[in-house]
Amino acid sequence: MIDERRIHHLNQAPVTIGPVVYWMSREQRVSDNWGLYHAQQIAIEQKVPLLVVFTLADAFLGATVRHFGFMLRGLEQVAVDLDNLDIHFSFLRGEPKRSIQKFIEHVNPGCLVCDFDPLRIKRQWFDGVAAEAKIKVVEVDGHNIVPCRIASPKREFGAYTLRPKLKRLLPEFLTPVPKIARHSFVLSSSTALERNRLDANSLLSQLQLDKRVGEVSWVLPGETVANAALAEFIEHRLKGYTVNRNNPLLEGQSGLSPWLHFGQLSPQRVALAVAAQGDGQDVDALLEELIVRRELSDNFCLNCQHYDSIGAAPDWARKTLEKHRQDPRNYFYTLNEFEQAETDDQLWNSAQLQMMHTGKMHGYLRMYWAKKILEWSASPEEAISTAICLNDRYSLDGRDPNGYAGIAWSICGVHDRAWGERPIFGMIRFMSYDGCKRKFDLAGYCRQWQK
Ligand code: FAD
Ligand code: FO1
Repeated sequence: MIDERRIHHLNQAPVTIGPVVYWMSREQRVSDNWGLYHAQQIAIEQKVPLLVVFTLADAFLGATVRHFGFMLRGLEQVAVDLDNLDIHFSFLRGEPKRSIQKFIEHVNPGCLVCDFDPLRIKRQWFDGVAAEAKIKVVEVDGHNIVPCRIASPKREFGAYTLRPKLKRLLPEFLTPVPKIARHSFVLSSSTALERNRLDANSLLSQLQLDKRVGEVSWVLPGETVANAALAEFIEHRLKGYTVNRNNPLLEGQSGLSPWLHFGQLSPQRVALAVAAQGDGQDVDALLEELIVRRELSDNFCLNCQHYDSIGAAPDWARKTLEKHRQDPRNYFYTLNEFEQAETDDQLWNSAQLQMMHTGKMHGYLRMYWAKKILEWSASPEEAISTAICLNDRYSLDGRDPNGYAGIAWSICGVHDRAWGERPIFGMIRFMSYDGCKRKFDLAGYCRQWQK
């Protein structure tokens, strides 16, 4: 059964008789999907059809062919899986709020279930529809193991303040997600809904997308591939994760973030599968990242409206960046010079090239990469906007709360503490080229990623 605390009512309208609609957006999968499960439970109780809808936003926060290709090919599998369960899947084009409202007028559902998502654009979609809808609209948190709104009612200072709250609630929430059953209440023929087959290739050719950032081939989309990748990581690379994950020359990280970002893989399934390996530093280290760091990002984006700008900076960081605003910079680069990896730092250039070519920069270098942008930009404001622009444009896992939190941590001290004062950074934690050289084979990494 679903824990009521995972459900958040977006309006006070009553549940009426009619099909139940699950508006899939963040959790783009059939298995381990709390929102889909809850929608089916209501539909079974009411003995009504269950309809899944996905609204395609043509220009979603600057996403390119790389992102839409990965997402649409993953959704092709969702459409097949739902069809096999006699659950109708509609794929709507146009402005999402408008297209879902037209859909609601057409099918007269009794209830609408949507995914929890702290991003501004999603709040506008979901809160906007709930405010105008005559039917019950509920939000289900299928992304956080401990529902974001339950873990904490406010913005947390850092991992150290959220961790104990998560740890206390984890035993109640880290449970298997019940399976989705074949649905036995099908739509009456009167509500003629077109069975639009989802064809990623034809859609990609229709969308006005930036094609300069091409699809990547090292990672394939879809739930089946994602779960196989999880099994491979656990079997071959979980052991040694603590030591290897910060070495950019090794495949020490799990590589799961693209599937987690698009909801093709459930974080709850990852946590259950990893925790089943028993205690140990590698299990603890992975769960710390997957549960504490990742759920801290959602807490940050939900409780800080300036999550993608300097307004997110804690007081100490705002003051120290202000004090050092006029410090002389050794280098200045424009967005284009950053984008073309044309700085005077070969390590930074190599990290940028890795992200451009593969859509995934190594996690350790992401910190260095963002911090150098602060050092080489005219202002912290410009640095944040450059980092977000490049990260969202090239990273497969971009446009994600983890990205906004990661950039805010690197550039304006969010979830971090003050360090020794120095030019430009003030007391923002600094990372140096030589520090990286001491940590891993820097020359080897640069050889791997030079133009
Ligand atoms: P693993 O080390 O295998 O971790 C497993 C999972 O744990 C990750 O997929 C992720 O869900 C979570 N996780 C790991 N590290 C972090 C972290 N620091 N914060 C939050 N969650 C974490 N992550 C994104 O998903 N999208 C982004 O756009 C993104 N941008 C970042 C930008 C900067 C400047 C920084 C410093 C970090 C960013 N991160 C981002 C967080 C982290 O670097 C990535 O989640 C991680 O590198 C993804 O690779 P992985 O799945 O192999 O990680
Ligand atoms: N979510 C949608 O509901 N519709 C979309 O068309 C859509 C496009 C999209 C493109 C790139 C990308 O990185 C994410 C995209 N998402 C879309 C959102 C995604 O499902 C996640 O919900 C958020 O990005 C993370 O919170």
